[in-house]
Amino acid sequence: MAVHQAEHPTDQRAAALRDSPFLRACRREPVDRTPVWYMRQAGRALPEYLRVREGVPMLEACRRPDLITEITLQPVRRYGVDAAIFFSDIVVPLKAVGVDLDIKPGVGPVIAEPVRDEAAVRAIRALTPDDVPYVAEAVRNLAGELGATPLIGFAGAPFTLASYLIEGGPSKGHDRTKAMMYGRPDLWAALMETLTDLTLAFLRVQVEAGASAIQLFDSWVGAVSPIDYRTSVLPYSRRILDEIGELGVPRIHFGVGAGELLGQMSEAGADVVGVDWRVPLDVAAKRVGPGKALQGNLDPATLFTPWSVIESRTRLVLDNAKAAEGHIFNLGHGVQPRTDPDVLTRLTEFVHEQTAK
Ligand code: 1CP
Repeated sequence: MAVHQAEHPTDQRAAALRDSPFLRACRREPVDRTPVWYMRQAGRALPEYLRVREGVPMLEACRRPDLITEITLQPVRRYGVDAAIFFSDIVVPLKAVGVDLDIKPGVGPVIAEPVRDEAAVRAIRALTPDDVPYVAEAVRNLAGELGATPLIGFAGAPFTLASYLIEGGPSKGHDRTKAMMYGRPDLWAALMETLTDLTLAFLRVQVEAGASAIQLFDSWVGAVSPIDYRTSVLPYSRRILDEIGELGVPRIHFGVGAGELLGQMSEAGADVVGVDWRVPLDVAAKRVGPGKALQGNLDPATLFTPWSVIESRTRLVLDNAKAAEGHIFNLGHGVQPRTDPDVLTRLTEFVHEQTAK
């Protein structure tokens, strides 16, 4: 007896995944409810995360497929979100090619020898899939576990990675980074080219192993003026988004404090532009222009207020989002430590209820 193709379980999963609210919204197709996920949804807000991380340093956790898989699934189980984000960090590919760095608790990435000259740039070698076998293995496990829930792969954008490498760790003003960009454009270009290749290779591993979408985090790009963005940042992010586009997955592009850059970030080629809490989504829709979906943008600080405040501010986000061609609900940046996980569960339900067709 002939069995119809679509009845094969793998094909059924592929069809359900393709039709998931998150992927439909990325493609600006009608949805029966607005999809929700949260940047940094895995991590310190979750007691079950703290339990599995006990005694395991962050970078070691990022190299263990069993832990990556478990931690990625935790927020999906608990919050009922519409997408999972791969548990890793933006500095994992740098570590994988031999950059001496650590992620220090309460601080973030710290680089042993900051990158400030030609020799240091040349020392960053290319990433191959063999450098990150644990990433492909965890993505494959997750694709199996998640069923019709999409997995978002991610990477840091070249500017944000360059900032950690040049400054040596987290920075407020990004002064040394901008000094290299303005004063040593040749060295800047060499570093950005190297990081563009690294980011592309890291994203490719995730998509080829089964990630359904990617997000390019340019978290600190808001430090850059529009003129400098155009000459010194945009070409690199554009090359990444263009080349990943050839793999056929939706691309999300996000920066913090990047309101003045939204038009150019849209030009860089993503399908979805992530917006922080500073720019209302109806204003962002105008800056981004047609043919894009938006993601965002409830201020994460809102989650520390009484539920009535959370509710009214969420309604405002949903209202402003009507101006967008597609909307994925998210916070305007990552979930803060000490956020009550039950509030995120309730928020997910609330957005689903409010937007149900
Ligand atoms: O010790 C610990 O538990 C480490 C805390 C932690 C965690 C849980 C860090 C250190 N990174 C992560 C995971 C992480 N990082 C994810 C996991 C998936 C999820 O979202 O649930 C993701 C997507 C990232 C990406 C990341 N790392 C970004 C981009 C997103 C953003 O928040 O803007 C950035 C800037 C980093 C650097 C980083 N890593 C860790 C910290 C504390 C920081 C920020 C430090 C700084 O302020 O510069």
